[in-house]
Amino acid sequence: IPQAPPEFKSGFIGIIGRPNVGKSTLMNQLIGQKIAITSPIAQTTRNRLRGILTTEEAQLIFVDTPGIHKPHHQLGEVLVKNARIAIESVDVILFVVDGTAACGGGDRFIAELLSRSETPVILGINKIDEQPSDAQKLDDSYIQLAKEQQWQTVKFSAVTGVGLVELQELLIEHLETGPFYYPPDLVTDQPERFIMGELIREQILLLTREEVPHSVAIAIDLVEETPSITRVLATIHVERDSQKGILIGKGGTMLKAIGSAAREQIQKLIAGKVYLELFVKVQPKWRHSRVRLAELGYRV
Ligand code: GDP
Ligand code: K
Ligand code: MG
Repeated sequence: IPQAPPEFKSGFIGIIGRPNVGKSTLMNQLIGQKIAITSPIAQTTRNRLRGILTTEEAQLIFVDTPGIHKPHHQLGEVLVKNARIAIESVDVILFVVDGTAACGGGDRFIAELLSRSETPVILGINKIDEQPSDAQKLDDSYIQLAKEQQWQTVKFSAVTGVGLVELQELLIEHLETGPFYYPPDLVTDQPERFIMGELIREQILLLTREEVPHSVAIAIDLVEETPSITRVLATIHVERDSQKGILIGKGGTMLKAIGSAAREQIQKLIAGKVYLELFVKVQPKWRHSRVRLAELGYRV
């Protein structure tokens, strides 16, 4: 890693908020590459994932977190614990809220959690591209909350990019001088294989029924690069035979659809041709087992 110039700033920014407010979309847009998967389904994001943005004057390391919610099983507890750790181990918190709805109980729960931490907080009102004409009322509900806590507020759209230059400048103002924590050309701390697994999981979230998505885990068994093509073999772990049936579909049509959509995404990621083969394996109750979670790459 090269030495940073004298006035260079750097630091870690935790992206916190309810599920589906657009945390992962925002991180992808800020770093300019899709490393975090996004979907309209809550709990899309499982691991803490870092996205790295290096400019002339600063290195911003974003920590994407799962949305904060009440845990119902082992995986849920791990998710909330990771969000708590994220709050304490970053330099700035970006608390993202959904500007198309008024401030609610979920936001207040998180605000309460944040008010007990020493970490400075910026409140980011997202989705302004989709705000209704009477948006001022919605904004005011959040601005009131920010006033109580003495937090600065910014508005933006993670999808269109409006307001993100201002957001970036505000974040840099909150950072102190520091080194390159990562090489300037790196966009994430996760290995390519992990992102590949996530891109497969994203297609399962988008294409299959509600009951399947929350019980899948992806293992990348092989990545083999040849001069002309990259071969990827992956196993989708599910908990029940019925879920395996849904994933494979009639005559294998569902697995084929998941595979071809995921292959396209992986080709974008590695900027090259990909051959993707998917297998489905039943692994009862993996969500309840810390050992299995760790084996599949989740931080427990
Ligand atoms: P997360 O759960 O907070 O990480 O949210 P995601 O990034 O997965 O996004 C949840 C949903 O909100 C997805 O369908 C996104 O496309 C959508 N979304 C995110 N940001 C915006 C935005 O700025 N404008 C609009 N209209 N939709 C957004
Ligand atoms: K989501
Ligand atoms: Mg997310």
